[in-house]
Amino acid sequence: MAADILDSKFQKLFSFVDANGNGVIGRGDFLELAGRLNERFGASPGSARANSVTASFERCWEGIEAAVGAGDASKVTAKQYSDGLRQVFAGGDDGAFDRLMAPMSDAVFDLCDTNGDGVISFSEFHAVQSAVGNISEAECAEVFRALDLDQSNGISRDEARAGVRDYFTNEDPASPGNRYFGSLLG
Ligand SMILES: [Ca+2]
Ligand SMILES: [Ca+2]
Repeated sequence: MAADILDSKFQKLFSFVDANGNGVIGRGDFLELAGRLNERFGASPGSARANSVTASFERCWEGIEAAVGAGDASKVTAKQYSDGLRQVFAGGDDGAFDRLMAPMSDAVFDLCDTNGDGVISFSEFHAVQSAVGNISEAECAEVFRALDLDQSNGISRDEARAGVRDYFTNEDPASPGNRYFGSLLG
């Protein structure tokens, strides 16, 4: 059977969320990721920026948890996670992306847009990519160009959403959003 691109993208995300590598993830691992992002961007716990990121991650996790339907939702395996994401985001329910993923994309966007001009510059993009994974500056620049659909040398809120949507729903191996998480897919 040919490798399924959605599966391989979801598995990459899983190994990333499963920071301690014990093969299962739970709400705590997911929220830890939000915490790491907040910390990296100096959003102090309890601040509006941090709360918005945490709340969007919480809602997204609840959506995944509901789809996984595991007896013990604190022990979601890679297969359950991958199947759950597929069911939620690639199952033809367009509303799921808007409900669960768009708010997360927007919250992270606001976190990354440290100068608040409504656009993610390359340096802002590089900062977030370095915070969530290991990516070289050259590779980061390539991903940035792929996501900057109108070649304005900046990533707009819509371009960020489009990248995330691609990542979670697009089975085309060449879609720009596949590179959204950079070296996570390496
Ligand atoms: Ca900016
Ligand atoms: Ca742009």
